[in-house]
Amino acid sequence: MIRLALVSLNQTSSDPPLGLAYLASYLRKNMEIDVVIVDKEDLLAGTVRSKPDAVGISAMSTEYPVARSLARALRQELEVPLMLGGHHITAMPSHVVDFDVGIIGEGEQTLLEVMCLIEMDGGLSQDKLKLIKGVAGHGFVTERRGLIDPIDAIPYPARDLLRMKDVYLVPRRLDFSKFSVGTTLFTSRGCPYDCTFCSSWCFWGRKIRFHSAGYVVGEIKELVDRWHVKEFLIYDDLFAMNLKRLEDIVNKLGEEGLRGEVEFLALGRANLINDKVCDLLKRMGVRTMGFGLESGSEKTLSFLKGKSVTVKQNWDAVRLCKKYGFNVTGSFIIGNPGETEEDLEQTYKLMASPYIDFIELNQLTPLPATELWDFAKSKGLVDDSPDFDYTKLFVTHFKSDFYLGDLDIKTYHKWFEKLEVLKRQKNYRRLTINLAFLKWIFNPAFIKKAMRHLNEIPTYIRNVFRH
Ligand code: B12
Repeated sequence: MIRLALVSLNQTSSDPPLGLAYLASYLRKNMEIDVVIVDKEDLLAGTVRSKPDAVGISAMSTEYPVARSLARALRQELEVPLMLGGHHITAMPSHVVDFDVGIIGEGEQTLLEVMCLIEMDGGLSQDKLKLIKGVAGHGFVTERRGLIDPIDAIPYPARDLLRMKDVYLVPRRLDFSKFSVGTTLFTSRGCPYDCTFCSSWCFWGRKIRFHSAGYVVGEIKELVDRWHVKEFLIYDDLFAMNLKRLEDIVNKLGEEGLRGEVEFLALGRANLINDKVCDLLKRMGVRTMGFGLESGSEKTLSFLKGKSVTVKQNWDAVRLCKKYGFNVTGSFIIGNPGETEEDLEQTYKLMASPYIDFIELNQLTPLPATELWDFAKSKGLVDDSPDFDYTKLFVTHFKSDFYLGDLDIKTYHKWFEKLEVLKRQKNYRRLTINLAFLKWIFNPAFIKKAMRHLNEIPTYIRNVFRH
C-alpha cells in the first residue's frame, strides 16, 4: 500500500494540526493508503523513519523558510515526490522551488488526485501534473479547483493519527478562564467578509460552507466518547452566522444528552451578535466569546474592516455578551497607517472596558495575497521573493521590521501591553481547575512522567500559562 507522510512544522502550538488530519481522513475514505502525520518530533528523522512514498508539508507563510530547508534536507535522504500545501504556497504559487508540486487552496481532492497519480506512475511527472486542477508545478499553475460542497463529504479529521493523548490532550488554558483538557474543532470553512489584514478569504473564497448540525454534534460526541474531551474551541471564522443551524446544533446536543456536559469557546463578529444569537449560544454551552474588535476608532476600524462593522456595534456586542454572562476576549490591531493618538486612545478605552476580560494585542502585519502586502511592498518593507525572510511575519509583540503606522508606536505599545498584563493577572486569580484536570493530574501515567521530568515542571507550568 502507498504511504504518505504529512508533516506539521509547528513545534509549539497546543492546537492539533487538523488541516493535515482532514487530508488524511479524506484520502483514507477514497483510496487504499497508509498516512503518517509527523508532528512535534525531529521532523527530518521522523519523516525518513516513516519510509514514505511521498511527503507533504504544510506551511503558513511564517513557516515557509523552515519548509524549504526541511525539503532540501529530505532530498538528501529520500527519492520521493515532495509536496507543499497550505496558505503560503496558495498565496505565492511560484514558491514551489524546492518542492515537486505545490497544492493550491483546499487540499483534499487535489491531494487525492496527486496521490493516485503517484501510485499509478510510481512517481510524479510534471507533464501529468498539468492535468490536475489546483496545482503549482515548475513553470506552471493549473486552473484553481472548485471547493468541496457540501463539506460533510469530508470525514471527521483523523485524530487517531495525531498525538492526542501525549501532546494535545494535556491540561491547558483553552481560554484564559479555566485550566482543563480541551481541543479545537471546525464547523465551517470560509468567511464572506474581506478584512484588509486577513488572508482567509483569499484562501477559502468569499463563500462560507457549513457542516450540518448532525455532522458537528456527531464529531463532538466522538470527541466526548473516544477522547473524553468536554471543552471545545471552535476555530471557525464565523461560527454563529447561520441561526437555523445554530438552533439545530443546540437541539441535537440536547437529544444526545450533551447539553450541560460540554462547554465551548467560539469566535463571533460584532455586527452579527444579538439577543437571539446570545440566547442560543448560552443554551449551547458557550462559555467564552472571542471577537476581532480590532479598534475603538471608527476611522481605523473602517480601514481594517470596511463598512461591515461599526465601533458602536463593537461596544454593543461586548456589552450584550457580558449581560448574558459570557467571558469576553477581544483581539486588537495597533500600528495602522494614519492612526493618530486620538485613535489609539479610543482603542485603549474599548480595551480597558469592563466588558472585555482578556485582550490580545497585535501589530498590523502584511500577509501575502492581501492589499496590505502590496502596500508594504510599495514601501519596500517586504518582497515577493522566495528568499524573503517570511519568519518576520510572525509578530506577537512590537517589531519595527515592517511597521505600517505613522506614529512612534513604542511608547503607546508599552501602555497597551501594561493593560494586557493587568487583565491577564486579574484572570489568573479567577482561574478554576475542573474535574477533568484533577483526574488527569492524579492519573498514574502523569505521576510517572512527572517524576522523570521534575526539573522541567517549572518550564511546563510557565508555558501553560503563556498559552
Ligand atoms: C488555527 C490557526 C492557527 C493555529 C494553528 C494550529 C495548528 N496546529 O494548525 C495557531 C494559533 C498556532 C496559528 C498561528 C498563526 N497563524 Co494562523 N490560523 C489558524 C486558522 C484560524 C485556521 C487554520 C486551520 O486549521 N484551518 C482548517 C484547516 C482545514 O485548513 P488548513 O489548515 O488551511 O488546511 C487545508 C489547506 O490549507 C490545505 N493544506 C494545508 N496544509 C497542507 C499540506 C499538504 C501537503 C496539502 C496537500 C494541503 C495542505 O489542505 C487543508 C485541507 O483543505 C487560520 C484562518 C483560516 N480560517 O484558515 C489562520 C491562518 C492560517 N493563520 C495565519 C497567521 C498569519 C498566523 C500567525 C503568523 C499569526 C501570528 N502573527 O502569530 C501564526 C503563525 C504561527 C507559526 N508558528 O508560524 C494566517 C496565514 C496567512 C499565511 N499567508 O500564512 C491565517 C490564514 C489567518 C489570517 N489572518 O489570514 N494559526
